[in-house]
Amino acid sequence: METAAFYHRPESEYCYIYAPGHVHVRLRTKKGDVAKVGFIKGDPFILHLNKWYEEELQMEKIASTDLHDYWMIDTDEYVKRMAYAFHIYGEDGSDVIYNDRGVYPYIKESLENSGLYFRLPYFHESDRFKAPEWVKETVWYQIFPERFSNGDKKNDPENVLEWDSRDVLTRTDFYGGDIQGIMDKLDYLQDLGINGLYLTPIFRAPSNHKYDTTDYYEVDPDFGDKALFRSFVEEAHKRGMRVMLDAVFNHIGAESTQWRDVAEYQEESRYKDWFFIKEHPVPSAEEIRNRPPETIEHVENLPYETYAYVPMMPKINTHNPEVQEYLLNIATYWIKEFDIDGWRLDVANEVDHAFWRKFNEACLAVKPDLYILGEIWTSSRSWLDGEQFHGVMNYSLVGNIIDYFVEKQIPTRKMANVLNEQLMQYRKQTQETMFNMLDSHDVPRILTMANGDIDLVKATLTFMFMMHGTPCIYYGTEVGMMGGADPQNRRCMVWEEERQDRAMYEFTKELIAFRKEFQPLLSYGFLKWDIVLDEEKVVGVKRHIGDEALIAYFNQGEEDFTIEKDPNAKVVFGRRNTETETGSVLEPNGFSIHLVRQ
Ligand code: ARE
Ligand code: CA
Repeated sequence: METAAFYHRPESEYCYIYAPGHVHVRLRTKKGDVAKVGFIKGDPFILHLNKWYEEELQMEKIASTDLHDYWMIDTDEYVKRMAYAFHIYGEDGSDVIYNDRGVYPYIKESLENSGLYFRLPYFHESDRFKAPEWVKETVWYQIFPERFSNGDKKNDPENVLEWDSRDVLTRTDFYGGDIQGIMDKLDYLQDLGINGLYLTPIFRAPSNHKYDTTDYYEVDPDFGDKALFRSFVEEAHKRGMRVMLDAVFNHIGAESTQWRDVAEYQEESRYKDWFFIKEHPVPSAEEIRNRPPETIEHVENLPYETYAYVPMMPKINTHNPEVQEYLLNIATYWIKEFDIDGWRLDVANEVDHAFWRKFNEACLAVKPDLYILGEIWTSSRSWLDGEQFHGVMNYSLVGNIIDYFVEKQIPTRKMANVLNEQLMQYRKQTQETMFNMLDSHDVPRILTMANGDIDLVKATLTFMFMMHGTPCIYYGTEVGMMGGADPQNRRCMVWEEERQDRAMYEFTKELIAFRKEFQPLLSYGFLKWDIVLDEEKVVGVKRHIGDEALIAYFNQGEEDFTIEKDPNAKVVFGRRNTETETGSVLEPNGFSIHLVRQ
């Protein structure tokens, strides 16, 4: 047995309290190497009275990756303390004990020493990773306010263009979208079934995307004002929709008071320690703007740190206590005064962990069920320890789905294995509040990635809706909008019904209704693979709780594929599928979802 592949770590995603009375314990072993795993546990302080090691519980193999198998047990542990170890049986007939000191031959006498066990020292509810419950039941819709709907012509920027008047957008186009526009469309969004809105930045800033904040305390006048924003949140709440805003705290705009002051007074500026300045003088916004265009966007040898070498976005020094106070006041202001429900944190991975811990504490003190979502594109364990974020924008998970369905770059088994690997990085409650989206304002639109194949988009979107995590639809996906890389992915929303793909709209609406109908299974169910066929390019993914399950089958091959009839199953959702005597016949890009009760 390859004992070097064993891995376990107490108080991590390998051992955590899922819910009161439920401790989840996971173990990693080499793939295909271990026949079964016994779990030994008990209260370390009564080992001498009660020989609990004589009873061995069975762990279940829950997931496999290219290299490893993962085992799990959901203990209904009511004691306050737990000591535990693994009794691991190899496929080769050997067996060992894996405890806090390492791997040993299984010798019964040694089990009486409670000091050798892994330990969950004491169950504290305050240590449990708690994500807001409502997030698990939310279907999000992402809005880029400048491009969603123009509800008020009076606030249009001077250089406004006619709505959707350009085939190829430039980085500096303005079309006049605003908050009134979003408000006017709340009924539309409600009809679609949306119950969470994520707005990219709305605070005062010169650009159309507003990631170069001038003033975090103002709504950009092109979008409206605070009074309007307040009634917008109220209207959304009346419809059961939550509102999440974008917090750009990694950097600020060069037009901000703070940067202006630094550019004017340099070393004498009271704000000089608000930034990471390597040497003076630093340029003002005007000076940056007057440079030749090729040096406005990307300059590598600047005398100060920025976001991604963009001179207009000086990086903020979040180690400075004054800056911390400033940013935390902003974060809590929008919660207290406007009752927002979530913060999406821009470039979250480049801001220090200590700041995010303070952010978490400050925000949750004001609103305990606020959702904190980090923008991180890679694996994110170090932010998801329960003290910082509740989830991240799940580009890593979704990237796999796209590689399989859309890019057709990886076989079915590889997708399943890599998705398992992603899932095993997080506690189950974290998986449930990850933010899944096929596209966003930062990547090409999904229909463009799929070369206009709307059936493929429907399959891919449905697959994503089957995953752990809270799904998000980027505005316009529901009416078949296309668009390549930024800024082409930010076209004006198409509102004329003749130009919309109405079938896609109806589909999206049904898919959202389906997700809601099977809420507990899709929000909380465990995920397993039912079938994974490389050659036929067919995959069946299952979400289950107890003896109830939903299994979704997807045919990504070139031929029809039949899912045999199961007398205990009923088809509850699907496309390009025909139900026959023998079963469910899936055309290429077809899928069917089966509700199974055993
Ligand atoms: C645009 C262009 C740039 C151009 C720049 C010039 O995209 O190519 O150089 O203009 O001005 C905002 C705007 C963008 C704008 C940018 C700079 O929305 O239109 O860029 O400001 O002005 C990385 C970061 C991640 C970031 C993405 C875009 O890690 O944080 O790149 N996303 C956020 C927002 C953006 C926003 C900013 C950050 C800045 O969501 O909208 O941009 O506030 C990988 C890596 C990721 C990388 C990702 C995409 O997979 O792992 O780290 O994300 O690719 O590049
Ligand atoms: Ca307007």
